[in-house]
Formats: sequence, C-alpha cells, structure tokens
Amino acid sequence: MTTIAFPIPSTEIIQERVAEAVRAGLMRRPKRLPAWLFYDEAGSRLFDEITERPEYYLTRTERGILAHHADAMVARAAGLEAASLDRITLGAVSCDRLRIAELGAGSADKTRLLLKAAVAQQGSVIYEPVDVSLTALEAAKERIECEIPGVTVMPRVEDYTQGLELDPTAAGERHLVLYIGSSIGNFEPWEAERVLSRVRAGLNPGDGLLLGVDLKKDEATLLAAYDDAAGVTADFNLNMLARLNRELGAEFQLDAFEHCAVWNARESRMEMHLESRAAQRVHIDALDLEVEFAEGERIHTENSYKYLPGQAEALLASARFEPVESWTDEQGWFRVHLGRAV
Ligand code: AVJ
Repeated sequence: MTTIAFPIPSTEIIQERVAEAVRAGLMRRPKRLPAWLFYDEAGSRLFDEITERPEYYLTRTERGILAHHADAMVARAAGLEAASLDRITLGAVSCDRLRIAELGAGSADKTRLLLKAAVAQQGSVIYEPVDVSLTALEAAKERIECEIPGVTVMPRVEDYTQGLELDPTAAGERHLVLYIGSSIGNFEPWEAERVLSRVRAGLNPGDGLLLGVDLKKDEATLLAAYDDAAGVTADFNLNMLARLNRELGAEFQLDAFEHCAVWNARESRMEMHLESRAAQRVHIDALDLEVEFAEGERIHTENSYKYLPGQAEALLASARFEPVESWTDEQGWFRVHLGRAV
C-alpha cells in the first residue's frame, strides 16, 4: 500500500510549466531550454542507458566510492567522530539514528548501498525520496522495500529546488539528505548555493547533506562522456525536441538538429547544445509560435559543472553546512562530500 499524502501536480499544471519554460527559453538569445525538460519517460530511460555506457564514468565512479565508504558516511552522518569509526561494530559507541531523505527519486543501486549501511548500523531506516515525478517515486518505493528489509519508504512529491519540508526529527534522530549523482552540477554556482540554502532551511543543526560532485579532469575524457560512441547521449539531447513535438505539438525535425558537447574551460563546465543544421522555421502549435533558426544556431540545453578542489567545500559553507569529510576514487575523478548543518 502506498500512502502519499500531498497534492499531486496535475498533468495540466505540468504541461503549463513545460509550455512556459519553452516559450521563455526560445525567446532568449542565445536560445536555451532547461535541463529538467530531459526527463520525461523516454528521457529518463535514455539517461539510465547513458549511465551504462563505458564513456560515462560518473555513475560507476560514484558507485565505487559509495561501495567503499558507505559505512563510514552513515556513521559520520550519525554523529560519530572519525576516530571511533572502527569501534561502532563492537557496539562500543552510541550515536543518533538517521532518517535518510534523497533529492531525486532513488539513484538506484547507489542509494541502496547507503540504505543497507544504515540498516546495518541501526537495524531499520526511514527513507524519504523527494521528486516531482510520482511515477518515479512509486517505482522507487516498490523496488527498495522489496529489496532491503528494514527500509520504510515514505515518498514525497515536492520540487526540492524550492525548499524541503521533511517531518521533524525526534530527539536522538538526525536527517541525512542525499544529493548524489552530480545533480548539483546542472546548476550555475549562484543557483547551486540557492538550492542548498533552501534545503538547509528545512534542516536542523547536526543534520547531514551528502553531496556528490564531478571533478574537473582532462578534456578528452569529459568530451567522450557527453558524446558516447553509441550515440545514446545524442539521443538523450534530441529527445528534448521529440518531447516538445509530443507535448506541445511542435514540428521539430530531429535530423535537422545535431547534438554537440562542448567543454567550457572558463566556466569549468560541460555544455550540451542542439545545433540547427540549416536555416529553418519551426512551428509550435500549443504556443502558437514560429521559431526561426539560422544555420549553425544552437539551443543550449545543459550545463554540467566540473568542480575544482575546494569549490564544493566553499559551496557547502555558503549554504551553512560545515564540510565534515569527503571521499574520492583512485583517479580523483569524482568526490562525495558530507556537510553538517550548522
Ligand atoms: C544527471 C545531471 C548528473 O550532467 O552528467 C548525462 C545528465 N547529461 N549526460 C550529467 C547528463 C548528459 C547528468 N546529470
């Protein structure tokens, strides 16, 4: 039984949100469309496929970090000092109970590693995935409750970029908010700070935030990750136009646009664009709009920031989280940070 007690946004409201975002973005120069538009059903499936491409190192690298360090992450989040980590298995030290929330509905096996570590540490755990998509949340609930005994899933349909409303913790409890998968990378620095500050506003001092960030590395590795040989990332990018065709009665010809992945060194970010192969005009029925494209003109669809050493710590601090500890992989490609609300 799923009990989900909150207003569920109707399809009409979602369509309206899509329509407004598309109108505003395509009127801008340069044209742009927001990255959240990637994730309709087809786009979410394509993203899952991207994570399995050999060039897309992010998911497997972060998974490796969590596989190595989930126990330490959970113990540190519960208030344990680094020095007493090895004594916890002996039951020699006590710490707070965690309730785990996640921004986004379950990054599948990565989240599972942390939930299993929490169950091992405290016997059971409440897991609250927060997402705008009810479908994604229901799938996560089903999957996780079946697979990990001891986990109770309480899904929340919320737009966490606007803030977070978790149930208050009891004495001896702390929230741990998971924001993994480099999702923060889609935000420009000022937006990232605003999102984390809003999350912080819903927490109490002592609560934790686990933040996964992708790090700057050689350009060839980055370019390949965002332009895989099998063309899945290209399909993912182009699906945004397909979505507008489906939902807004737009008439984009997908083969008239080309996927491009660009490294912007000055901003330390990967960018994705859709480039018009020819001069063309595209009708968007639901917006009653004709959009003109020059040959070679681009629509900017995504930024994916690659953090430099110290940047994530500074971001955490600016949102009133004290950086407690961080964990990386052997190559130093990705880093997971634990911040504690102050
Ligand atoms: C889900 C935002 C982390 O930026 O790497 C994958 C999305 N874009 N390939 C990323 C994405 C192109 C992904 N995030």
